[in-house]
Amino acid sequence: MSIRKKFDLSAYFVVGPENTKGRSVAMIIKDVVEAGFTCIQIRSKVASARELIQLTREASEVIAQAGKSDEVVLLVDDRLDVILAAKQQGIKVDGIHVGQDDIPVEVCREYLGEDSIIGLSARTHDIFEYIKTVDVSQIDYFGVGPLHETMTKPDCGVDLDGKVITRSFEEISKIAQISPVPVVVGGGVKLIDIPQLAQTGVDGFFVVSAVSEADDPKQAAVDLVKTWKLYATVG
Ligand code: TZP
Ligand code: MG
Repeated sequence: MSIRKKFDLSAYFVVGPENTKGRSVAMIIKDVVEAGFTCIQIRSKVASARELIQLTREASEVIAQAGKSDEVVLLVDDRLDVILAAKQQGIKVDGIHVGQDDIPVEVCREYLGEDSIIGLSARTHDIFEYIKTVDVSQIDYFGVGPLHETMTKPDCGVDLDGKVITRSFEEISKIAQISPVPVVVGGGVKLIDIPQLAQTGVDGFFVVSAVSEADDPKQAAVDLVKTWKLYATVG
C-alpha cells in the first residue's frame, strides 16, 4: 500500500509559455492558485530545459508566496531531467506527469522516490484493458481524456486512422469506478462541462484553455473551482 501523502487534484491547471496569450506564466499561475486551483503542471514542448527550470522555480515561488506550498501540487510534464535539476537547485517540485510513450513510470519512481507524485496519461482507447497492464503501485493518478476535441493538443484522443475519439460522461463514470488510483479528466473541458464531470465520481478536472484563453483568467479559474465544489459534493 502506498504511504504517499494524500493530495488534492480536483482543480488542475496545465500551462507553458505557448498557452498564455503572451501573459507571464508566473502571473497566470498566481491567478489560478489564488482562485483555489489545487494542482499546477508546467508543460511545454518548445521551452528549453533552462527555461523550464526557471518556470518551475517561479511557479514554486508563486505557490509559496500564496502560502500554499503544503496544499498545491506542482508537477512538470515529461521532463525528469528538469525536475531533477530543479530539485538539485532547492526548488520544491512535487512530481511528474508522463504519457504512455514517455519515460516509464518505474524509472520516474526510482529517480524521484516514494514521496513524489507520478501521473500517467491513459491514451489507449480501450482504457479498461490498458489499466490492467499498468503497475498501478507506481502511479498516483491517471489522466484521462479528451472530453472534447481540443486545439491545445490536437493529437489527444486520435486513433490510428486519425479520428478523434472523445470520452463520454458514462465512460468516465465507469473509469472512475474501476480505477485503483485517482482519475483526472481533461481535454476540451469548459465551465459548462463541470457539473456533469463532477458527478461522474472522478477526482478532478484539468484545463488549459478554459483559463488561459479567457479574457479574465482569474475569474475563469474562480468559476471553475466554485462550480466543481458545488457539484462534486452532490455527485
Ligand atoms: N493532455 C491531454 S489534453 C491536454 C493535455 C495537456 C490539453 C488540454 O487543453 P484544453 O485547452 O483544456 O483543451
Ligand atoms: Mg508526455
